[in-house]
Amino acid sequence: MLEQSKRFALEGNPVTAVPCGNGHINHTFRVTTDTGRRYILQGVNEHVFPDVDSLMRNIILVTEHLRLHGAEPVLTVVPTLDGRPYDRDEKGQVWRVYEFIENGVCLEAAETEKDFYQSAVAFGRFQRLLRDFPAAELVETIPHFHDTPKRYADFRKALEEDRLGRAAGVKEEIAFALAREGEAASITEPLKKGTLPLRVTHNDTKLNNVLLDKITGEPLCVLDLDTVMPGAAAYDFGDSIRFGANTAVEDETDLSLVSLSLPLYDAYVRGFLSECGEGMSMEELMSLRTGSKLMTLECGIRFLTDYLQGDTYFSISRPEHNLDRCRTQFRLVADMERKWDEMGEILLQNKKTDA
Ligand code: ADP
Ligand code: GN1
Ligand code: MG
Repeated sequence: MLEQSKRFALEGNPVTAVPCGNGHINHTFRVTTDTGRRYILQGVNEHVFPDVDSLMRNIILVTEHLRLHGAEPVLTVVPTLDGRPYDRDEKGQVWRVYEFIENGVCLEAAETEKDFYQSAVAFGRFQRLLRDFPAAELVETIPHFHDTPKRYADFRKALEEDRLGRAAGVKEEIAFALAREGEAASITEPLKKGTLPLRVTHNDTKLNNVLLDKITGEPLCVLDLDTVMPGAAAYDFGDSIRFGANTAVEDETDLSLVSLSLPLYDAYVRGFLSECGEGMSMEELMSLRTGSKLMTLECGIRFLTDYLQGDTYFSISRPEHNLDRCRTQFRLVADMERKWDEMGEILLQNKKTDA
């Protein structure tokens, strides 16, 4: 990794490179130079992001906008020695470098309600700061990313092909997914009709995609800007709930530990709406509950699809990792169905003024 990082405009010579974080998509390393400066070196997954020029252009545009609107610190791209936003090595692998943001912590699970509240403030603020961002400037890095009906179509295709003969072993999961297909368009349809506003959203708002200040616990910086695209507020809200309001981790194998924590959900609602709740219509407010369920269902379907297709998309570290992940997501969906009324009540209690 040191060789790859030497092609970027670093301060000092890189001396160490260690793996960093738990992302499922890119390969991330923390590089330290002989002057003590630290950087993030990332091998970009081109299978997931085939148009790297547009990907990096999006990130540069969005981070410039955030900087102009007072966000500090902001993810900062370090160019190559000849001024390009990424490099391609001899093997064809794409690399990019960011400044390492010091004094932050990325959590894999919400340790306290306060932490989760602060992550909600971070993502809510991110969405508010991008309200006047010219969405047409952004290229859709992954078209149809949260188009749940399209995710269902991909799932059905994987099921029909059943390349590895795995479908017979996951009948229960398949039935769970298919039983809820009728709900798949419950965000995309109102977006199309215009009853829900199209916003610029992050689309991958897992707790480990935000840095909190190590000392104060306050929001420091939103990371992982690869999927910033036009979308619904419910995508960002919902994906955060999916990951962070689960009482278990995403790949927990003891499903009895999986449930929706209403106190964590409540904390997230308060933090998110404190930043971007003003001017939200009743329909958009209530779509946050729909998004929580739909993002969880969709993610479960994506894990199941990848399992059926032979684990080619998400990084795995054990043979049935994607199946384990799918099961936690579906267990969480079922618990949301049980807690549906309370989830709605909490939103109503925290409603801000309408547009
Ligand atoms: P992936 O797309 O694979 O999820 P991320 O961009 O989220 O990759 O990076 C993976 C992890 O690396 C993050 O969860 C975080 O721990 C760490 N990280 C990424 N960028 C930075 C940064 N600029 N400063 C500090 N840590 C970072
Ligand atoms: C991936 O890149 P990462 O690990 O933050 C995925 C998300 C999924 C998530 C599930 C580009 O997120 O959509 O919700 O895994 N990112 C992409 O943990 O597909
Ligand atoms: Mg990430």
